[in-house]
Amino acid sequence: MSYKRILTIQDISCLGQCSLTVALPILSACGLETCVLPSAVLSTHTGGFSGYTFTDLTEDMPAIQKHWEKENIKFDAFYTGYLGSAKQIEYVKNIFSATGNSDSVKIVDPAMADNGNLYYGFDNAFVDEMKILCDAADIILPNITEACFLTGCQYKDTYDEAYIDELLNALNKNSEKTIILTGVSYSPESTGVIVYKNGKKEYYSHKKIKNGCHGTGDIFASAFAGAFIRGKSEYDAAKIAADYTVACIEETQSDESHWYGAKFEPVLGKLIESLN
Ligand code: PXL
Repeated sequence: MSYKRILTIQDISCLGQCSLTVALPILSACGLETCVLPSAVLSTHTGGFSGYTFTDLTEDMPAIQKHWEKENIKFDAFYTGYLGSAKQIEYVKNIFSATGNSDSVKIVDPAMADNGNLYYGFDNAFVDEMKILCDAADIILPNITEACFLTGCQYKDTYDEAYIDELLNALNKNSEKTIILTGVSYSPESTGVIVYKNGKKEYYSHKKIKNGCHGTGDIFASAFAGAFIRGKSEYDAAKIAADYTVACIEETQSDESHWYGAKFEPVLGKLIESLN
């Protein structure tokens, strides 16, 4: 197995099992050298806690990039998640070009919205920058809400395949990329993920668990990035990541006090097994 170096750029929510506290262990478990660039430090994530701290690290980024350039540090892959400001997205694009090789894979999770709404603190200026970052990516992993914000399509709770095709075409309009569209559900008992590449669409469907958990988008994206950079195809990586995410939700489901995240650690072994 070749040993690859990935840089993941997203926030540290000190408590909350999302973003870097999820990405770092999962990518490492997938056998990758995992480097991190924190976009911000928050005491908790923003999805259900109040009064959290937020320290924006945007202005640290150019100096970090400059140091890496001086040391001639290069990354085989990039994976971005929750970013702290619109300005930061511009810096992320500079980091891609300054520290990537011609074949470095750029994976962008436009983590900014769910259930029809933007996360607290994001606005249209952020969405506009995120559109540009997605057009610079090789692979994007939006959920349906994010796909709507990125394209201007209308958000729908229930839909058919024609609606999903409309979203995929709109996402691909400005630049050809692989699209991993998450949370696509055509029936009450199941949900799944669409893998769309070079005009070919595949769907991996799995059971829907009624009580989802916060942070599962980050678990899915991290496991997908880890499995894909480890050498799996896009479809196999999506399947591995979806199965792992379901296992994490099942692990958490019976514990109501654990509403803020998914217990991904006890089932990391399952993810590792599925890679072999
Ligand atoms: O899971 C996405 C995420 C990441 N980071 C922070 C968040 C959220 C979602 O709410 O608030 C800080």
